[in-house]
Amino acid sequence: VPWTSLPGLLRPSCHSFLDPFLGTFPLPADRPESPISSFTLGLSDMHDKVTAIWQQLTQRAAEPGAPGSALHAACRVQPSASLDPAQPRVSGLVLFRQPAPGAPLEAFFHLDGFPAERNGSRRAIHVHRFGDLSPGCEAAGPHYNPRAAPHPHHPGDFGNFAVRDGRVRKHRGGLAASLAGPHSIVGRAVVVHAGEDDLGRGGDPASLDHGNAGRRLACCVVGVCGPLPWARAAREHAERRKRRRDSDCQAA
Ligand SMILES: [Cu+2]
Ligand SMILES: [Zn+2]
Repeated sequence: VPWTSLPGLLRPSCHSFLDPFLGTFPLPADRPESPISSFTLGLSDMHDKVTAIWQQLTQRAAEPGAPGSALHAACRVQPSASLDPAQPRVSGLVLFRQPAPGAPLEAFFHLDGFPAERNGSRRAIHVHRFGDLSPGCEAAGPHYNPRAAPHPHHPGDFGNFAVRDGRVRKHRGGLAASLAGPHSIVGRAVVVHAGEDDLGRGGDPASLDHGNAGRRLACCVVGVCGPLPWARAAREHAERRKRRRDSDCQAA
């Protein structure tokens, strides 16, 4: 668009109307006398700078293994505020780590307070849609389902977890959920259920909605955190595995 072909529109009174449009076109730099041209050049320059910073940040984050590039999140599990007194009071910590945006997620599930049965029951854990849990875990709403998929193909369908001695201690990798991007689970809820997830094989519509996993015992909101909680959990996990190996060797 030639500069001179916008008669009338370039009067100073038209600034606010034109600026968003002019800012996207390269304008001649040899017109320092026009207040519009210097202002729009400034806008265009600012846009370039912001784009450069954004690219730098996303590129750095996309390099797996680069120091500080991994994303971390934590969820401090608490018994539901609406819990029936007959139900177990489950609490603990769920930690997430994602090497880069778009990479598979891994998680530590660290829960206590289940009935201490010998032969472990299995309990479902999912990511639910809402992060307001003040009236109880029901407020978390349905499964987080940004792609309108059936259960168990929601990003936060973590499946079933075996309880041993009233506890869950589990590391899972290759999870579909993400801590970055438009479908990030940050700010959404993790819900621990009283029952087992039928994984969509229940034969009823509810099975393809939530897996008939039963009551919501405990929940938490996923929040961004630094790398230290994950490092600590990974160390404890490695020590536990070593102890188990050692005791298996002694028993053999
Ligand atoms: Cu659930
Ligand atoms: Zn689901």
